[in-house]
Amino acid sequence: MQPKRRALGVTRVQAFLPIVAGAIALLAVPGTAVALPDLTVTSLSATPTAVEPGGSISVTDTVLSTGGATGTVVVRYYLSTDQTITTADTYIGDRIIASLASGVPSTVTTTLAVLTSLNGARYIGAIVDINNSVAESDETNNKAVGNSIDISKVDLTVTSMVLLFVQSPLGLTWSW
Ligand SMILES: [Ca+2]
Ligand SMILES: [Ca+2]
Repeated sequence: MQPKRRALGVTRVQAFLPIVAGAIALLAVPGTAVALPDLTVTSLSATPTAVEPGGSISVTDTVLSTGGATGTVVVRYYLSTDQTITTADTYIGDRIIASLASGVPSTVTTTLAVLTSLNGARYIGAIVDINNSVAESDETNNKAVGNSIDISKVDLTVTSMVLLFVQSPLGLTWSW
């Protein structure tokens, strides 16, 4: 009985090997794999932190490409009510990077207008390669969120009010 079992085992292995070899041949990619760059926004901030609707802010961001150089890349800026930046947030402008060398950061300050319709706290957000013109090793890390900005009208009446107290013979009176 023992020799018969061995013979059966060999037959199964021989039948299985061509299938494995065929699968490996299909999965194998000839030549060296092409390394893709990875774009990220490594820093993002906006000043001033309080601005009136219709005013302007200076947005400074740094974009880095690792693992390879890229051609033209567009960075798109948003104002968001929360710290999750999406393309549904309020678009306020772009900057265009003509090309990026691998590992060399691009830091630029861009002046952008705040829409007159906005009011309240907003976070500055940015998405690099918004048009997905660059194939990357990681397409999920292209968003960044920075500080919040208080967008509201400045009330000059309250901030400039000065109270004057005057002592009169009939008692304390006050005016401004
Ligand atoms: Ca990326
Ligand atoms: Ca991309």
